[in-house]
Amino acid sequence: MRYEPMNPQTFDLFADAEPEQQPKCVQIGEQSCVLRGFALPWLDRVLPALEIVLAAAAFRQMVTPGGFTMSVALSSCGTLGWTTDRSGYRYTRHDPQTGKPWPAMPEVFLQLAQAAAQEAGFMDFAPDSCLINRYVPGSKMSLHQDKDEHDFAAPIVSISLGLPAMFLFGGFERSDKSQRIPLLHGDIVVWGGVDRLRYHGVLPIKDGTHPQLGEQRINFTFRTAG
Ligand code: MD6
Ligand code: FE
Repeated sequence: MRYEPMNPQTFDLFADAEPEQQPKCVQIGEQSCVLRGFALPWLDRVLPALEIVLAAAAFRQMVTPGGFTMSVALSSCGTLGWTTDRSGYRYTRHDPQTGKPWPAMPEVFLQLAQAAAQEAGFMDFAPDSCLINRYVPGSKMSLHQDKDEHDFAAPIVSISLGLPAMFLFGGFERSDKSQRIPLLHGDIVVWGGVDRLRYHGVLPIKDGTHPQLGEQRINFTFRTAG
């Protein structure tokens, strides 16, 4: 008997599989959704790339224009990095701590951000900035809008790693009621369009130790800033 090569078109291992139980991007607003665990398969490439970025641009705490030291420590990669000091919030091409350009955005960061944006329905996402936030237990992010970018047409892709967080997803006024959205290791929030200027924040991170990342939460936010 002779073996014929199998026709790949008819050989479908998953032909009988159940349809996925939950939609891939879980809606939290009209044009915002959460991709649960989406980053997990990427982490063996993302974490080493993160180490390289942090070796060139270490986490540091920054001061707000109001004179408060943020509880979250920041770094950035990409053409533009978000910074704050007594004179305001802005994007810069250089790391104010080293005077050097921000580290390049690792290819795997860009690919993951684009894959997530696409899954949420935003095609052709071209981020030029990745802000990296580090929270230790007790760190928080007060309600704010992201409005330092030049153009609000592009979405923001936000990746959570390490300790869990309770994300606050509010309305268009600071006083609007917020939804509380738990974000776990590997979750990605994508938002844009009509939701782009919603207030949002993070409640104080609870004590704990994450098996891979230890006593911290790391959040990446990818934006088209310039
Ligand atoms: C954080 N995130 O999750 C803070 N901003 O640690 C943000 O401030 C944020 O997740 C814009 C869009 C998505 C975000
Ligand atoms: Fe934000």
